[in-house]
Amino acid sequence: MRGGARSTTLTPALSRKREREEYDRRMDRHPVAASSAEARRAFYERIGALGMTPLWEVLGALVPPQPTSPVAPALWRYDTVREHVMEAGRLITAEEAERRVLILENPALRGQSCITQSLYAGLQLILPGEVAPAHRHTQSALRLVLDGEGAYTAVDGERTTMRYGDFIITPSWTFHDHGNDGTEPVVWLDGLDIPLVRFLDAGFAEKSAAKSQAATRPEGDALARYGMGLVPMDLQQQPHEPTRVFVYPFAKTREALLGISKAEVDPHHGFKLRFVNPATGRSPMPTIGTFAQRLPKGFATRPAKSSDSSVHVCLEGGGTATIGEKVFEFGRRDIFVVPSWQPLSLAAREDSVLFSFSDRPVQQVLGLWREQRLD
Ligand code: GTQ
Repeated sequence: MRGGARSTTLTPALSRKREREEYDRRMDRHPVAASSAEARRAFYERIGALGMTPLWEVLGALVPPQPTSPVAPALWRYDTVREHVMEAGRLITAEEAERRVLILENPALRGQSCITQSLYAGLQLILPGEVAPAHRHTQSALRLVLDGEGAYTAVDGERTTMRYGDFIITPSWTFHDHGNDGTEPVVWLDGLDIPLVRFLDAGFAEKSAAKSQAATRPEGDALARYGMGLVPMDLQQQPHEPTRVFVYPFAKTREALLGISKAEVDPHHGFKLRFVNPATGRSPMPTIGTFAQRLPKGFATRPAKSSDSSVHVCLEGGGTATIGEKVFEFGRRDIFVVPSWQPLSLAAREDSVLFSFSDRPVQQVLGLWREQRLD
């Protein structure tokens, strides 16, 4: 250990060195526990004035052993919310609202316009004859058509007719407008990465000069060109680029899910597939992962946890979702949210098809995503 100090005449520098050594020796014998709660509080106040705060008071919360999501499990029953969505149609026009949407706010995150920490969801209504004017933004969006027929979404100069269960994307910074040339109100679920883009302070938006985009490509062009296992000769997409296929028709998704149902079922996920950009094999959009899942009647998944909070929509059938300690009954068109790292198990009362989305591709490119399969 250190030798004792004997000399009495010291230069100021040497004296400071000895003082420091003596201090260190004392601290070795009497660790900081000696300081009172009051002394600490006073210290925190002094350093607080300098824009500092002690890590040790918050370390456990900052780097928890596992995710402790503030997101609450929740379910929105479509039959309950539908009349309110329709009432919004009597209060404001699509044009005045720009987008006539009722936001689905996570009950534990009220006032933040989000359903999970990174994702936004809302129910959008468009009445016959209405137009939601063209705009674009850096936020990526998905639509899942839930009610009514005859509406369209135009993306980058191409319209697509919205049919029940269709999954439509509007990639970052592409102009899009919605319209309804039919005779029924049409409602779809919007899913956007609004909270994530807000967190990054990377949001830009602008309105188009034209209310509706002029059609520059015939309907079905993108699906034929990019969505049939073929791509244009010179197409070279970067990994982060969104898919040029902007509609994934429900009829095709169902066909795929039924097609794999003759093979072995995954005990934790049933028959589940992820949507991809066919040109890259990656997620259709870089920030939002999208999935389709079939659960045969009577099938119950074993519980699994994953680090991506997820939003699920029942498109066919119904059953029970057990999320942590909570149990929700769901039916067609119902929407529920599962927080990060809470065990989810699904039991199908009837043959069921579910759509879901999450920030999984973001977590995966960052090397953060984890899943734990339980039994
Ligand atoms: O349809 O463009 O629910 O810009 C929120 C923001 C929908 C849209 C939303 C939007 C849109």
